[in-house]
Parts: sequence; C-alpha cells; structure tokens
Amino acid sequence: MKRFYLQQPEALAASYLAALMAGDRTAALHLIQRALADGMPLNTIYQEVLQPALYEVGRLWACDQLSVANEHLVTAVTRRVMEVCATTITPPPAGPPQIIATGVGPELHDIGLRMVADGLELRGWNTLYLGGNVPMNAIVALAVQQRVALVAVSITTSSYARYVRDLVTDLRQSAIGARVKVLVGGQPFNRTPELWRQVGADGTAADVTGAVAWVGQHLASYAAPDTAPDRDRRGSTATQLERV
Ligand code: B12
Repeated sequence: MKRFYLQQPEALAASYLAALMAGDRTAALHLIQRALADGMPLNTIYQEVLQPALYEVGRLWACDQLSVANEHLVTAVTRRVMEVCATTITPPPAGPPQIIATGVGPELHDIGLRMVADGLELRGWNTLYLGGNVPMNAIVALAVQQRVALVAVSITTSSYARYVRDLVTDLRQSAIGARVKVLVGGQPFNRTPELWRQVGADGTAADVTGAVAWVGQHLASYAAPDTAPDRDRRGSTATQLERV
C-alpha cells in the first residue's frame, strides 16, 4: 500500500477531519492507528494531524458551520485517539517527577497541554499531567511537595493570562521559588510573542517539539533524561527520541 500520508500529514489531517465530520469515530481511530503502525512519529501525529484538524473545527464552530455537539464529539474522539497514541510511550524510569504540566484558572482546554506532557514523557522526563481547571494553590502545593524542577503551564483563552501571572508569582514565593522554572505555552503566547515575559515566566515554546527542546536546554543540569533509543514499544529502528 502506498503510504503517501507519511510524507503528507496534511492529507491525513484532512481524512481525519472528514471522518470526524461524518461522525465516523471508528474510521478516525483507524486512520491514526494505521499511521502509528506505519511509523509516523508521535509529534507529527499530534502537531500536523490532530492539531490542524482541531483548529479547523474551531474555525467551523466560530462561523456557525459546526454544532457544539459536533465540537464535543471531535474533542472526545481526539482524546480517545491520544490515549491510543500514548500507549506507545514507555513510562520514564522510576523516580520523583521532574515536571508538572497543568492548566490554570477556569481554563478547560487541555489537549495541547496533554500533547506537550506526552512529548516530554516520550523524551524521558517524568511528568505529572494535571489537565485543565486546576486551583492555583493546589498546583503550588503539589509542586512544593514533589520538589519539581519545572511547571509547564498552558492557556488557550486569551483572558486567562492573568491566572498564569498569579501562578508564577505564587510559585516564586513558595519554598521551591528560588529554583523552579516556569515554561508557558498555548495560543495566546503564540499570538503575542512578549506575553511570556509579561506573566513572569522563564520561557515559552510554540509546540511539542519546541517544548521538548526548551526543557532539554534549561533542565539539562537538573537530571539527565533517559536517552536510550527506542523508548516506544513498537521496536522501530529509528528512535522516537530523535523524532521528537
Ligand atoms: C476543543 C475546544 C474546546 C473544548 C475543550 C476540550 C478540552 N478538553 O480541551 C471545549 C468544548 C470544552 C471548549 C470550550 C470553550 N472554548 Co474552545 N475550542 C476548542 C478547539 C476547537 C480545539 C482546542 C484544541 O485542542 N486545539 C488543538 C491543540 C493541540 O492546540 P493548542 O492548544 O494550540 O496546543 C499546541 C500549542 O499551543 C502548544 N501548547 C499548548 N499548551 C502548551 C503549554 C506549554 C507549556 C507549551 C510549551 C506549549 C503549549 O503546544 C500544543 C501542541 O502543539 C479550539 C480551536 C483552536 N483554535 O484551538 C476552540 C477555542 C480555543 N475555543 C474557544 C472558545 C471561545 C471557547 C469557550 C469560551 C466557548 C464558550 N462560549 O463556552 C469555552 C471556554 C471554556 C473554558 N473555560 O476554558 C476559542 C478561543 C478564542 C480565544 N481567542 O480565546 C477557540 C479558538 C474557538 C474559536 N475559533 O473561536 N473548547
């Protein structure tokens, strides 16, 4: 079979979206399972297939061409697809977590954050993924309890940047404030390049690949991730690590 979509993830994104628009969740899941089996890297599936499909869903919803029910269906199927994708990640070596990945304030969008957390875990970073809508004091308490090196914070809704700023302030004033780093990301940061400085963070990255690179550079002295090849269970000769 000609696996043209390995070179053209945008074609796979279009097929995935078409399956979702038709309400065919089985076809959508099979498309991604086949791409995974054919060796499409996880970050390509996340960033070049699922992400553009979701952005298009948002555009269609905003111009009233897609119902709220359909948008929820797309979200549910995509979360299911990502659970399948995540089974290819070998859990990091045992040990204390190094990173917390969290939403903040009333932020419910958590798919992009989950992609970043999976990308970090694939690279060997022990990452606690909390999802969206987490109370600020609970995030700080967990970060202190686990003495993590990094808190990765995501927002999608522009007006929630102030919650990120408050979280950064609270983290800086906590018992780990002198050394904990804060990486922020999500669409508001991608749209406004200086926003990460304004919220007091240590940096930002546009996507999974950028987040993994940033963490590799800024946490290098903290703990070396497992850089052994083939952390994925599929036995491919190329390494997932090199691909992310
Ligand atoms: C699915 C969806 C929902 C779902 C979310 C489900 C879930 N569990 O995530 C539900 C239905 C709950 C929802 C609700 C709402 N939504 Co909505 N939603 C979307 C949609 C269609 C997809 C979101 C998504 O997953 N995108 C794909 C991910 C992969 O992309 P991403 O988030 O950008 O992530 C990447 C990068 O940004 C980066 N990144 C992300 N996080 C981080 C973190 C770090 C540390 C780093 C380094 C990088 C990083 O890496 C990721 C991977 O490459 C978007 C459309 C869009 N453009 O995204 C609208 C969208 C985001 N929603 C929107 C709106 C308005 C809402 C509501 C206010 C609607 C309403 N009236 O209720 C509510 C808000 C709820 C809330 N309190 O948060 C608007 C936001 C407008 C704005 N500028 O603020 C959008 C853009 C739709 C639109 N076109 O208008 N939504």
